[in-house]
Amino acid sequence: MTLRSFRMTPLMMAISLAAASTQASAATEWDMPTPYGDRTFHTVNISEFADDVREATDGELDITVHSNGSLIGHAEIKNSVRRGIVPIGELIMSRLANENPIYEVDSVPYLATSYDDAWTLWEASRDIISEDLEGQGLRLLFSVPWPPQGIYTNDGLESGDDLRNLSMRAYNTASERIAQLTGAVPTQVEVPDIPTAFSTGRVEAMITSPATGADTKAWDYLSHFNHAQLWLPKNMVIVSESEFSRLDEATREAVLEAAAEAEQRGWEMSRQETEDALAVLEENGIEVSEPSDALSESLRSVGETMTSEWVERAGAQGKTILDAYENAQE
Ligand code: PCA
Repeated sequence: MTLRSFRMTPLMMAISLAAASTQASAATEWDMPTPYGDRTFHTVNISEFADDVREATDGELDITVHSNGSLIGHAEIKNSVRRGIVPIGELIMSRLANENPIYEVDSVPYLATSYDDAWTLWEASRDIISEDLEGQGLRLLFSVPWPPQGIYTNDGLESGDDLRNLSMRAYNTASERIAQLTGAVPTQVEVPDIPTAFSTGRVEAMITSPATGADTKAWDYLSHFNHAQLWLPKNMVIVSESEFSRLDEATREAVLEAAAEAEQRGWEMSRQETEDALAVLEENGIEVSEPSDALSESLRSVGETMTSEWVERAGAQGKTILDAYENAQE
């Protein structure tokens, strides 16, 4: 045989290209919606998770992150994963409080306000939350907290009375309830809609993190941030169990490994983000302060009410979590 006879004819070329493209399209492609924008450290973290999975599987599992609620709105993300409309997605865990109060244990005021306590609380609640999701055909891959929640306003807060009658942007039942109990008027607004809600006067204050204030350029419409450190709510990444089980074993392992890394990295990013975002707020003219004694007192008393309401709602499962949390702290 001469060398010449090895050269591909146009037909052979076409066949081998077709084979290559069949191979390429055999890779699994997953769309992953998140309600949050590209600037948010959570989105940076889940994009890195997607990159890690792509790399570890040689492109066999290709996850595309759709940020800012662009593919599916926040309210629909969990059910979309459940129904198999998308295989994977991110949402804030406490969004599911109406299904079961265990999902909002991270938003009980003052229960866990430091990263160490939040981690202990997560360890104490992870199994029970994972099991509840499993019962719905969902697998919890990882969970990462937002920085501690504080209060943005246009006047400094001297006491709880200063919150009275303010229209307050909320994002879960806890932020809604704390507004109600302080005499403010809560309105649910998703993060991408925050700037418009303020510029149109729909809301005039909000409870959120230094991170979300910085991401949404709070200085354009607010002047004060009270670093009240009420709670550290968590995002979670869930995957449809039936989609997950369709992956081969090596790919499943790659996903779980990347998820464990993303959880660890995310917690570190969140800690760092607290410092960085507070500095960004100050650089842009937001006055950052700690609660006065009077404000602390009224927030603590509202916190006590919310804690007993939660304990009552969460019943035996809630008690299991709190017992495990207290034991771990001893
Ligand atoms: N940012 C999200 C959830 C909590 C936070 O810090 C929000 O404001 O909706």
